[in-house]
Amino acid sequence: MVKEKFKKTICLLLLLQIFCDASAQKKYQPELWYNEPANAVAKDNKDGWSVNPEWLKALPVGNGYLGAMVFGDVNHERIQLNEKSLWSGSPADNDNSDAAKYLPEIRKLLFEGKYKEATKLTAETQICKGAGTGNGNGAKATFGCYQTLGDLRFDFHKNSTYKNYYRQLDLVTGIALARFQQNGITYTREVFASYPDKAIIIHLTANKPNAISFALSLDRPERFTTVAENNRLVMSGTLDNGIGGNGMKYKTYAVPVLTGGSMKTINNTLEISNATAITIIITAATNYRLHYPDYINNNFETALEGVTKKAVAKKYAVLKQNHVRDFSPHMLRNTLQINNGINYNIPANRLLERNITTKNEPALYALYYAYGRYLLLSSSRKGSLPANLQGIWANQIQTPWNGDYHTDINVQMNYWPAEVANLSECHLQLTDFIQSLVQPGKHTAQIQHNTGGWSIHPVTNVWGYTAPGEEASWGLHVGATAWICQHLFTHYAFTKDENYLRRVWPVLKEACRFYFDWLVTDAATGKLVSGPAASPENSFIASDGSEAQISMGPSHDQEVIYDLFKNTSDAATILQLTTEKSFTDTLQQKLQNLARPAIAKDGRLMEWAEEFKEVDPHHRHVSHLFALYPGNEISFYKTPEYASAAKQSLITRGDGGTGWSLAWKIAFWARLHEGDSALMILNNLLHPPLHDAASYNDGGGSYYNLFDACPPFQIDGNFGATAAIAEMLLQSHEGFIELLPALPAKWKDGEVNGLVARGDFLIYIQWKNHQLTNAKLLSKKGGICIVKYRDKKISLSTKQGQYYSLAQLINK
Ligand code: FUC
Repeated sequence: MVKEKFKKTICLLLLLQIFCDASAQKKYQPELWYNEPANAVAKDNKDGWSVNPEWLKALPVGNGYLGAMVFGDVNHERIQLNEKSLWSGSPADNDNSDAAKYLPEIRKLLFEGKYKEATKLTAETQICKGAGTGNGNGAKATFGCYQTLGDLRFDFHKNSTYKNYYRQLDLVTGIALARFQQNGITYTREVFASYPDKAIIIHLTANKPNAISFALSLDRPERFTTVAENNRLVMSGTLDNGIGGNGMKYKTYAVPVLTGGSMKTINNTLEISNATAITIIITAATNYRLHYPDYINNNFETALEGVTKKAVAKKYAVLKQNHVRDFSPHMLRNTLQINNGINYNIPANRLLERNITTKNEPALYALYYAYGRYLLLSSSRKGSLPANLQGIWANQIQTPWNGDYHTDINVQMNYWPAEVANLSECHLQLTDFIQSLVQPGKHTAQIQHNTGGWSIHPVTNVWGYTAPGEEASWGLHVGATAWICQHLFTHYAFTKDENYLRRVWPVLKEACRFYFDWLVTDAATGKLVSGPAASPENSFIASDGSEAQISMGPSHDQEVIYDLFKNTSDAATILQLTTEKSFTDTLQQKLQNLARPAIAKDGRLMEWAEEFKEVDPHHRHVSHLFALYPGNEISFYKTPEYASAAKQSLITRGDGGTGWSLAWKIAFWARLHEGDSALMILNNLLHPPLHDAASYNDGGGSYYNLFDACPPFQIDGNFGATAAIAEMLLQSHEGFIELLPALPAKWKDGEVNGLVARGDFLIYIQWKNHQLTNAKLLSKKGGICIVKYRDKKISLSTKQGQYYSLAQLINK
């Protein structure tokens, strides 16, 4: 009898456990959903700055190599495709060997305050050779442009109405779904991009047999041939190399596998009739490889054929299982809920519209955070190029700004969330890319600047473009090398992976060497300054009354170079590089002598070495606050006077800006421990944009598919805001881990699991009524850590692989 009772209790407990698990699982289901399709027949603009608004309602999937935008249209489906390496253009030598000889004269003029003359001479001499980046229109120049791969189009030969429409992107499984009823039949479509099977998979089903019929075609706005052969579509072509010849080659397959029904070829389309279910496997590749100076992979077609055959041989259920098993664990590693779980009962576009007035949509913030992680995972997997200005998703031939890699904020911002938001492996794509820039960057350093080391400027591409731009005002951003190198040390700081640090050491060392030769002593102060240099894209009124961009020692350069020198010096100590003594001695000496930014009379952090008036006080770039974020030199605790100067600068810059500018401002406010201001700017980002086309200064926002609007679409804002939200909840740059440093008043309750702190500690936090209620830490590498919450601090000596309760930090 007792035994029976015991058994019953155990059963009840088990049931309860299952129920709790199920409800816990149910709680975390971030998804973008809509009750209307995106219009698949609306036309794209092939080139230019105004993107088809329907494309910005479609939903993205990606596996790092391949991307797709899924429209979910009923009678005409469109799956717009991308292959991450698909670029026009070709390698070119843009380094100007005439530039360096003018440097002494320009520096002299700048030190003498003769800005007008210096600006003129810099503009004439310190630019690249040739067409450069094509001024953001490089599709037909050697610089090239990231382009759409093309479109898989479905014509269902129907015009009839439909009901109960539902479209969803499940961020945990990475599956885009569309479901609707038409003529009494329920149709379901699923689309995902599989990393393990290197393919995009589309699956169509209906709840009645033999109900699916359509014509399938594959095209591209230009330079393509499609043939329907052997029950598959094959599209191939060659892009423009920018010098009147043939550049990159590409090939893509679309292979339908039918359950029931039949398939025949009509011209260059496949006509599928009366199928019960269809799986379409899409694979694609180019003849590109990331390797200076040839960038060619001749073997790509054989490899692609192999990948395609393997995927086609697998059943849909297997492909789906492979994908979900790969994708979901990454998504579930780090989850965020704000104010009692996630309420996703409202379509994403309505949430966005509601937020214009409520400015309080916790579900939207948590969704946006999960989406940022989703987009990074989908656009940055091992072996692929890093996420570009549009991640991997671009539907044009001339993509805005060539869909390239801007290194004066944008590509760096793409990778801000990688470590803290627990997607560290995604960061490695940037490492590979940085390493690939060293060789061409050495050429630029030597030829353009007559220095050692390697040097890049504000814009680069897949062809190793490292020269300055074609206008010095924006193109002479010599701080770019130091800034991008921050990512190498940051990956180490979070992972403690010494092998990695050893691998990137030569990159750091050679970057320092460039600055050793580039920096000059300002006779007035005896300090080392960078110049001639721009503070990214900002202008000032010089002391001689002229409007200028170029000066000696702009704060941004001084800060990023400091960051590089400090990190390299720390790396040498960590790696115990005794043989590098003469290098590290020079490094120390340069570090000590580097000019530091000053505070102006009006209390702001100075953007330039002199107190110039800026032409546009609300300029979108906030480069001189690098030291606050993503740099660590300005500290809320250790340098409060600099923190408050940064705050003054931020207030003057205002609360508007492009999408990425807003994202950066959220992170600044987080570092200043001002959660409410951070939330205010997040709300400015989470509303539909004010402009359709490009707008440099304002109108940053979010489209219906929650892509960031610069405008136009630019993915950096998604990533920057994701990192900034993490920074509101956890910071670890001060030498200790701080829990909930910038929690907004409106985020009363919440839970964030699996954020990462420097030293490789996983952090789990719960709060209620604005108070920490539960927290623990998993030490992945062991070691001592200090954890702070409000005015309490504890020190833990941790063992690798063990969990530690942080209950002592909770206020009783
Ligand atoms: C920088 C910014 C622009 C834009 C471009 C891609 O030049 O100043 O706003 O984001 O990158």
